[in-house]
Formats: sequence, structure tokens, C-alpha cells
Amino acid sequence: MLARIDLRGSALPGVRDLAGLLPRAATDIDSVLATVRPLCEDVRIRGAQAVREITARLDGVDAEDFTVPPAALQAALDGIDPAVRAALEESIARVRRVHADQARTDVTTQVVRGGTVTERWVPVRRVGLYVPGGLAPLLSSVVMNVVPAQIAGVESIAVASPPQRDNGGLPDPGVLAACALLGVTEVHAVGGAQAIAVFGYGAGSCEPVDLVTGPGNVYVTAAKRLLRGLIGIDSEAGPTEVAVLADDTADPVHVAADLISQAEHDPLAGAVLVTTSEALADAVLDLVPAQVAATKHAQRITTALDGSQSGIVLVDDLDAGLAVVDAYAAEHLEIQTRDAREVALRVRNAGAVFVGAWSPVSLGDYIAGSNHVLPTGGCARHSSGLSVQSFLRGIHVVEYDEQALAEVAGHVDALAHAEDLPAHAAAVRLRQRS
Ligand code: HSO
Ligand code: ZN
Repeated sequence: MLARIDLRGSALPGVRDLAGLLPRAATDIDSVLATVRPLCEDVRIRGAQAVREITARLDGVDAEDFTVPPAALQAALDGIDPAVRAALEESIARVRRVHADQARTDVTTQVVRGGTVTERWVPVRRVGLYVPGGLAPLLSSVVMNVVPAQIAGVESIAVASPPQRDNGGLPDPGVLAACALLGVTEVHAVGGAQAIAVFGYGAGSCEPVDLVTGPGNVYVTAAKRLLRGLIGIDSEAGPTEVAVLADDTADPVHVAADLISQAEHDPLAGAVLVTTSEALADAVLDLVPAQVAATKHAQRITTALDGSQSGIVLVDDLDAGLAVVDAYAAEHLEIQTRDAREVALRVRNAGAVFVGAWSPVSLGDYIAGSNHVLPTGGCARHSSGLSVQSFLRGIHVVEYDEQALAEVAGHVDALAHAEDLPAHAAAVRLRQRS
């Protein structure tokens, strides 16, 4: 349970070696591409009939039409537990507040007199949002995908989620209710790689989309990799992970609970404690077994915590701890130290940072207002979580008048000839009055 990695007592290795020492799941997308490619091809060529057969084979659901009727969305909303509805409404309101502040406005730069460049922020026309079923139906993920797309101004939103045999072949009722609450009217009961193929190529009543977002299992991710280019994708999501940077002020009960909470997602989930305190490490190790035993999904949590993707890293001081968490670049990073807010400001790499004792990852998963679709697998070194920006493109609109063009004609000429592209130069030269 939670292997120990002791980095105390000597200088830390450089970033590359350090990253190699840290626990992390290795997900091999390439190895499932061979399974996923023919499946996507089948959907491309045979459309809805292929989807029907694949869904019958893989999900055990045979339905003539995979599109969820509007009445089923309303029925799910009518049937939802009022406490869940109230929680969803509060979550939607908070996520809207945070994401409304991400809205972009067009900016015009007057480069010279008579010459402007405007950056126009234009929403993607149609997006497909994937909501996994799998081990847990993530109704909260509906909120995290739909809200930023709506705020960006996306005009056409489709959701796909796996059919559930125990819900008459429809997606999870909570997922449907969340869609209804958000005003999403197009939902498809399709899961896995075939859902991404439906989004990419179009099938049945689902028109092709321009962009697909949302996490999924390794098959979903492989399909996203395969269709990338034809469609845009947000990221290739891997198993979820949490890192906790803690000192001797952290409460071991909280730390253990937070590691366990993310491990609950997946036997491959990663939970990593980075600490300056051996006493904290010992206390967490002592507490974990009982906390795990007391929770419903003890089996998969144990697998995740025992796995080589999880562990406790001991460091000499906070600077070393920060170097370790930066090298790891966690999807979620908790800071449970003295002066946590200042420490958090020194973090370079993380999908999202949770500061202090009262901001556990579970808060962000559901209702802080932040987005929970975040970069995994170290991608936080170069990528951000889902946001309004994910659904926008910045288009440069260039407008120079005759005089402004004339002023730089010589420079265009020089650069074009330096690149041996004289026709580029001519396109400007022939506009000049002699
Ligand atoms: N922790 C997950 C999101 C989630 N948790 C949804 C519960 N429901 C990935 O950020
Ligand atoms: Zn979670």
C-alpha cells in the first residue's frame, strides 16, 4: 500500500530524471488503436447500422435508434432526486459564474495609421461532448463540458453517453437530467470509441461535429487520437490523479481521505503524497487501510493505491517538494502546508491547485465553480483544463489601406527574396503606383 520513495539526503536529480522516479500510470493508447480503427471505419462506412451492431455487441443494448427522445430527457429531470437537482443547479450556477469571466472580447490593434489587426474570437459551430458511463456515471462532467461551450456561444451541442441496460438502453438518468437542466436537447446513447466515430463522421440523426471534448477510457482516447484532425479534440485524457504537497501542519485524516477520493475513480488512478514530514507520511499510511475498508469501492481503491502509479515521496524541504510536484505536473494538486496560498503561487505545473485544508479535490470535482476536465499524465506542463477558450478560435482579421501597404512594400520585398519566394514580393509590388 502506497510505496515510499525517499528523496531526502542528497540533491534532487534534474527534471527529466526526477519525472522518471515519480509514480505514474503508463497508458498505452497505441496498443488499442488496432481494435479501435476498424470500429471507427465501420461507423464511417455503414453509419447507424454499424453503431447499432457495435452497441449490441459491446453494451448488450439493441436499439433501432440511438438518439434519446426529448421526452426521456424531461422524464429523467422529473424523476431526479430533489437533493441531486438542487446540487446540480448550484453547481451550474457556480461553474457559470467562473466561466463567464473567461469570455473573450475582440481586440483591434492599430499597428500603424491605416493598418489594423483584429483578433476575433469565434465559437466552434458544433461540438460533441462525451460523458463516460463506466465505473461511475459522471453527471457532474455534463456541467463541466456544457457550461463553457454555452458561454463560448457554441450553437450546436450534442452529448453522447453509453447506454445502460438497467435504464432501458438510455444513458444514466442523472446524465440525462443534467442535460435537460442545461437545455441540451440532443443526446445519443452511444459510448466508447463508437461514440467518437459518430461525432466525427456523423451517423443516424447525429451530424458530424467540429470538436469533441470530455474524458473517456482508453478506447475513447484512442478514437480521439485517430480522428484528430478531422475533428478537434480537447486532450487525450488518461486516468485521473491527485498529488498532495504537505508539511507537518497537514491533517493526516484529510490527506488520506483526499488520496482515497481520487483513487475511487479507477484502479489505474494515481494518488501521490509529497511531504517534508515523515510523521505525516507514517500517519497517512496508518490511516489509509481503515479508511479504505470503510468505503464502498475498497477494491478498486486498493488496486489504485497499491499500483506503481501511487506512492509517498519524502523530501528534505518545501523547495524540493515544489520541484517534485512541478516535475510530476499533477492533474489535481493540493497544497496542505503552512502559508499554503504563497506556496500555491510558486507552483508552475498543475491542472488545478487546491489551497489549504478546506479546499479538497472533491469540492472542485463538483461545485467550487472550477472546471474538472483537466490535463492528466503530465500534460499540465503544456496544457490547461477545459475552459471557454477551448471552444473558441482567435481569427486575425488584417486590414491595411494603400498607404500603409506602400510603407512596408520594401520590407515584404526583402523578406520574400530572402526566402526565394519572388511571387510573394510581386503580389505587393504590382499594387504600388510607379
Ligand atoms: N475527479 C474527476 C472528475 C469527477 N469526480 C467527476 C467526480 N465526478 C476528474 O477531474
Ligand atoms: Zn473525482
